[in-house]
Amino acid sequence: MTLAVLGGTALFAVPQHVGGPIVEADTRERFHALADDAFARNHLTNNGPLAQRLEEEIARRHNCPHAVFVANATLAQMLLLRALELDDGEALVAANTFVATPHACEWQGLTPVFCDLDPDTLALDPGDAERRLTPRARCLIPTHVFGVFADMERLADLARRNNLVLLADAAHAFDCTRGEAFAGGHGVPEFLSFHATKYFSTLEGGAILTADAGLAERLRSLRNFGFTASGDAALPGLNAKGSEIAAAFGLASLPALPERWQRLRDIHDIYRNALRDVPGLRIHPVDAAGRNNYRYFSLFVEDAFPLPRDAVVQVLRRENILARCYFHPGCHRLGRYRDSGGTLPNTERALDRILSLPTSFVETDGEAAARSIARLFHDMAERAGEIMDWWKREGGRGEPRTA
Ligand code: T4K
Repeated sequence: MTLAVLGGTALFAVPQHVGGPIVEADTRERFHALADDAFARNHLTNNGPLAQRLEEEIARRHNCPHAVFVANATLAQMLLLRALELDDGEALVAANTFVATPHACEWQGLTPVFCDLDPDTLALDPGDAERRLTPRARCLIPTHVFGVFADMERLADLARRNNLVLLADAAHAFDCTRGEAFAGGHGVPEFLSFHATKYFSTLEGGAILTADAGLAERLRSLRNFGFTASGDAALPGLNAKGSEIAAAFGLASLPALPERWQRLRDIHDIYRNALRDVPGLRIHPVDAAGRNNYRYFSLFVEDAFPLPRDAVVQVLRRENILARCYFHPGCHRLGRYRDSGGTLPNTERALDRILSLPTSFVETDGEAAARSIARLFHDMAERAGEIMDWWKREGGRGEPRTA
């Protein structure tokens, strides 16, 4: 097969996305039925029965006493920071995260201080965070990248010794564990994203998991304009409620998860088996220390591979494979935060090499697609000289797709 950059036809007729929503036919059917029920009740939002049921289901499957369903994970973090009265000083965050994490800090009056990553987990490195502590530090917010948990024990220890609040961005970590512990099971609040691109979705949505009943109550008040049970607007709340239609989509998706998980895991296995022995490719081990949801398959294009990562991304793009480079170039290099964090060598090294491949596919058989994509890497290695000539003719163009 000839690569498209060398004159062949693109592997896929339609673009294959990383993060394209996963919606099975029976999920759609269940959703329509649940949405019809909501319309029949004429109860469409404001803590309706579907939102309450979704909260119970999310809490149960994460083995956590409370799940507070909200409109998205960005608002989840903002509400959480407000509920914990973290409203000035510094928040130590990973630079290897979506920009929503530092943005939510800023909304709450906290200055994000970017920390380097742990090369194993790709999450905030406790040692680096400790070196960056100042008297203004108030909290630590690691992100569990691709569902691989940060070192919560070391971070909890760091927090304890320095009187910091620990919480975690578990946007990627629905149904994932570190050992036996799910998000919400580390003794600190953690928040999930249910965005359409995630493993589990409510189209837009998110939830905060916590074992603290008082905190859950404050969060429920804050997501509803600060109203308390007595009807008083005691807290300066927001409107962050999840609608019945969003909850319906989430509830409709839950029964699909066992098969979805297996499908994603099979795709992972195909990629991993086909790519693990390719010199210069290093696969990010998502299941090294617990259960993963396999939503993301990511690998590092190391210097030993005969093509640079950005050339690989462009070769894939010409095949209609829209590989992503999460979270290139790092939050500390994005406009608003540039110059704020100095250099973060591990983060920069990882983000200059990583790419994520599609794990769900449109209009094509997923397993066959994954096999074909993996084969492309072998083709790229074999024809690297010709590809480099093409890449130079193109002017080494093509910024990696960021997130
Ligand atoms: N913390 C972390 C670690 C996060 O990753 C995120 C969100 C957050 C916090 C905040 O969570 P939320 O407030 O969003 O709940 C996405 C999402 O908007 C965002 O939720 C996500 N992380 C972030 C990493 O990425 P994009 O820029 O990837 O969206 P987009 O439109 O480029 O879609 C991705 C691919 O999927 C595209 O190739 C197109 C395809 N797609 C997408 C959508 C939405 C479809 O085919 N259909 C669709 O409906 O932002």
